[in-house]
Parts: sequence; C-alpha cells; structure tokens
Amino acid sequence: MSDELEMKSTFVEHEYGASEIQVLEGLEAVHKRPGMYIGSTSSSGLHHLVYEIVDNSIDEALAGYCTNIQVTIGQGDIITVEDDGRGIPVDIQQQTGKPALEVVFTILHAGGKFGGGGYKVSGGLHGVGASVVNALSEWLIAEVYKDGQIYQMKFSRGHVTQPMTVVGQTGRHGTKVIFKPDPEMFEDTVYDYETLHTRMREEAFLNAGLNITISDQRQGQEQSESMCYAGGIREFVSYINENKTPIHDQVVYMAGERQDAVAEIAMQYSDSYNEIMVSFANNVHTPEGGMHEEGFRRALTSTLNAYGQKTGILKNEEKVSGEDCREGLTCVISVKLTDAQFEGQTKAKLGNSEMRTLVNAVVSEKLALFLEENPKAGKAILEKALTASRAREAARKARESVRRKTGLESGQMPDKLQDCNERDPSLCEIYIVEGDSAAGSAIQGRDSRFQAILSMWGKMLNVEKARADKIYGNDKLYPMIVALGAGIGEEFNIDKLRYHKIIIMADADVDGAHIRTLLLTFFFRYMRPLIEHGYVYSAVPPLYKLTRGKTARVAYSDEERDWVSAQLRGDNPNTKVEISRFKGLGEMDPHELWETTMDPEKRTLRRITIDDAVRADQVFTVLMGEEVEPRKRWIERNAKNAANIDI
Ligand code: TSJ
Repeated sequence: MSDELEMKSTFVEHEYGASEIQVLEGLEAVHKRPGMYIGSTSSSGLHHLVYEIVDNSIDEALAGYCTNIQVTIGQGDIITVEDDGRGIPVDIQQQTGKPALEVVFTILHAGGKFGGGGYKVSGGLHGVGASVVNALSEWLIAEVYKDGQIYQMKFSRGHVTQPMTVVGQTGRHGTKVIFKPDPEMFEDTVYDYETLHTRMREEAFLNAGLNITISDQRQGQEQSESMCYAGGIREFVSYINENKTPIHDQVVYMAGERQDAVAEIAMQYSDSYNEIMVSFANNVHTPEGGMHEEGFRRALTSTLNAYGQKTGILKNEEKVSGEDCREGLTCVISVKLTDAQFEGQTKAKLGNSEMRTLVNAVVSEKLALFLEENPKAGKAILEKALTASRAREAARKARESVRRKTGLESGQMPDKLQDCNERDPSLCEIYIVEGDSAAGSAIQGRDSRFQAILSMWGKMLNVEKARADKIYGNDKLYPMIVALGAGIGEEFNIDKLRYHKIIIMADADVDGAHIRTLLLTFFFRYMRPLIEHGYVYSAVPPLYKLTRGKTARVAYSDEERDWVSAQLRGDNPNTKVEISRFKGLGEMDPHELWETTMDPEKRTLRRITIDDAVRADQVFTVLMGEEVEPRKRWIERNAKNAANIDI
C-alpha cells in the first residue's frame, strides 16, 4: 500500500511537469462536475458548449479582427465553428513550453491570457471555455489558418491525440473547431436548430456588423440563415416590435462609456400595455435584470417627469410612476465591462453597481436630448405614461371598491380557496388546480395541515392584452392574487406572501401546457419575485398506470413505463401487464392523486426558473426565436383552445 503510493508520487515527479498536472486536475474536475462549468448536463448544457466556442470568435470580432462566423450542425450532431480572425496563436509559450493553441484547449481558464497582454478593453470578456468544451467532447479537432500554414491539433475527452501539426498551406486566416459532445457526459446529444439560431441572432444583434451564419446539415432538416445587422440593438428593438404599433417612428439609441465599460440602450414605445426589457452584460442575457436595468429605470422615470413638467404636459405637481413610464416600452440594454459579477438564483442578474451609475448617466443625458429634438415623439410618450397613470388610479379605485364589496379587507379568503391550517408561509403550499374534478380530488386527497387548494376553471384572461385594472377585475386572477396575499406589480410585497410553494397542477397535455403558459406569463409580469425566489413549481403527474393482477404502478415517462412494465412482468413472459394512459388529473381518485403527485415524500416537483417564465412570456410576445413559422405552428396546435382565451 505504502509502496504503491510511493511509486505513484515518484512517477508524477519524474514524468509530469507542472502544466501536465494542471491539465489532469482540470480535466478531472470538469469530468466530475460538468454542471459546475456549463450549468447542467441537460440540453441547456449541450447548447452551452457551442456558445462557449462562439464566444471566442465574438471576442476576436470585438477586438476588430473578425467579420464572419459560421456555425454548423453536422450529421450526428457534430458542431463546427469557424471564423476569419487572426487564428489562435500557435507559438510556444514561455511558462509551459507548449504551443498557445494547446494551452487554450487543455488548461482551465487559459483563454485570453496569452499572446502578449491578450485582449484589451472591448475583448477579454469570455474565452475561458475552450478547455471545458474539449474535456466534454468525445473528440475535438482545432485548425488554425495563419501565416500561410494550416495547423491542426486533435483531442479526445480533453487529452491530446495528435500534437500540433502543419497539415497544409493556405492563403486565408482564421480558426475552425469541430467537436462531438461526449454522449457519456450529456443526457441527450441532439441539437435544436431553433435554440442555436435564436442565440446566434441575439449575438448578431449585439455585435453590429458581424455576420453570423447558422446551418443545419442533418439529413431531412437542411436549412441555413445568415444574419448581419448594421444597426445592432436598434434593429433588435425593431425586430421585437415587428408586430406591434409604435407610437413614435424612430428607435431611440443611446450610448456612452466610462473607464473600461460601455453601455448601449435602444428603446421604442408601442401602443401595447406591456413592457419588454431584454438586457445583456458582455453579451450574456440577464433575464433577472440587475444594476444596468436599475440605472435605466431610474433615469427613465426622472427624465420623463422632468420633461413633462418642463413642457407642461404634466400639470402642477402631477407625476408619473416608473411603471407608468414603462407601459408599452420595448427596450434592449447591452453593457460591456471587465469583471462582470453575475448574481441571483440562476446567475442571470448583473451585480456591478457602477453599471447603474453608467446607464443612469447615459440615459439621463441622451434621452433628454432626444425629447428636446423630437417634441412630437416626446409628447406621444408622455401622454402614454399619463394615460397609464390614470388607468392605474382607476384600477386602485376599482380594487378598493371590490375589496369593500366582498369584505376582503378583513382578510377574507375567496370561495375557490380551500385553505390549510398552518399559518407559517414557509411551511405552506398552495396547489393551483385546473378543472373542477381534479380540484375535487385534490381537496380530498391533500394533507390539509399544510396544503391549500385553489381551483381555477372557465375562461382564462390573456394578460398580454390586459392592463392592471382588468386583472384586478378578473374573476380567475383576482382570487389567486387574494389567496397569495402579496399583491401585484409595483405593490407586490413578498413578505406578505402566504405560501412559499406555489404549485401549478395541470394535465400533461396541450391544454395543461396552455394553462401553465398563461399562469407563468402572469407570474412573470406581475409577481416576478415569486419566480426569482424559486417559489413557483410545476407538479409532475404520472402519464401511465400499469397493472398486473392486483399490483398497480405508475410511470412518469415513456422510458419509465417500459422499465416498470418489464419489472412487473419479471421472469414471467406470459403475464399480462395492463397499461393505460392517464387522460387527466380528473381521472385520478383522491388517494391516487395524493400518492403520485402531492405526497411530499414521493412526488416530483419541477421548480420554475426565470428562463421558463421568459420562454412562456415569449410565446405571447413573439420575442426572440419566434419566427412567423413557429408562431403559426403554435397557434395551429392551440387552435382548439383559442376560444377559451379572452382577447
Ligand atoms: F474556443 C476556441 F478557443 F477554441 C476558439 C477560438 C474557437 C474558435 C472557433 C475561434 C477562436 C478564436 C481565437 N478565433 N480567433 C481567436 N483569436 C485569438 O485567439 C488571438 C489571435 C491573435 C492574438 C494576438 O495577440 O496576436 C491574440 C488572440 C487572443
């Protein structure tokens, strides 16, 4: 035993230099905890591999040396990323005695830190992920076109299988990386074209003038699109507003910099009632917002109020609130900075407070200027905010009158709620249940000590078309707002929340998905902190019931069904296992529902993330990735429910 240890350490000392040890430790760490490096090993992690590689080409573009990036999904879900930049440096590095190319792909966090000072202000934002992608690829080939030569290097699961070799001559310059994600590392290795397409379009909007081509070469789904937007985020705003009616022609564009950071903001108001805010830090989407958004909101509210006073559109001491100022606003914010701090539940919130100051300063100055120079637009914007303000006041009155009429002031709960006995919110759960028979089973099956049931049926309000006053008046949403107890919009107060688990329980079919989408959109728009705190869940009901004689089991997926069926059958090939599909929650008796879906000891809950909610929201706003075609498909799929949406 001690001999073995000694041998090992001798071996290491003699055969391994510092850089090899670093490589092996790095690879081992990535293999052990891939999720730590790419978020997860599910589909999102798989797609993340591509973003990590593309980020390197984007940095080259930011540095001013690359104008074309080509991303290809090949047969067998092999990814190729190619750019026309300077090519990754191939010269031998002092510290390691190895080509920079090898270091980029084998040492964790090596990117951007080589080549004599590396990136400058604009770049140096990413470039840490190549070794992680390499470690998680069954194989990877890198080619560099530089100084007339084609350099090639090959790897397998992060280990070098072919050292850097000159394989030919070329007149061009650039970098090409081809990789096959390791099926042993990922749950699924099939790429979704739409997902990559959406992200690449976003990158094209965020990097004005950069040409990005995305192609799918897999058999039967061949397609390709090149994207290049000279107008950058201005065109992003126009794209989002494509199906809306703007209330002023021009997209407002504001930009500024300070020290080693830049901020760009583009915005335009439409006649809709919703706010669409899409923000980025170093080209990374920040759906949870953060300091850049805060800076924007402050500047917008104060600038519009000052302008309103100055022009007399706001009379006397009349003021418009932040919410009023953002009604119908579509806004894209992009900041670039060194050392971005990402915070929040999903690391999707920007924490750098200097970005609040920067964005505030840029918007205060440039928006005031825009309003001065475009009085017609200024008037339309102020009047829109003023109308919103009046509607909000009307909503407050409506709410108060409803409260008075129903006596809800006294804390009386709605009829549709079967409350639980426990009062401590951190111990309480509320199931929001679609359909009265399902609600009936849930009420009988629950543990009433800590589980409350809110039943919902009938017409669901489509919040896309509704203003706050309508929401308070809605017979479906109002009871839910009262039951949750925390209010909505700017009045939302998480401390008043009555349950820390809000569980949406809907069928595992299209109608269920529809209800979930509507509820998530509502939570996202009017109770966002609920999702940010991780309080919203989706119940996971079983799909199948399997019976053999007197034994009954359930399965939550097709794979599980096959597995359970085999188990029930055991060694006995002649036994009949009866398999039936649960058509809906309403079909289950109370005991079954408790056992399969509600018992905390046995159930599965899926926590809803901000990303889920953003996606749900996008279904309605047709924001990113929703081309006309997917939208048409979605509408066709849901055509039979359309009648239930109150538009
Ligand atoms: F991920 C990656 F590292 F494998 C990768 C890097 C993948 C792809 C598709 C492209 C790139 C990449 C890197 N494109 N362009 C560059 N540029 C550099 O690495 C580079 C080139 C020259 C100099 C210099 O100072 O001369 C510095 C750098 C960082």
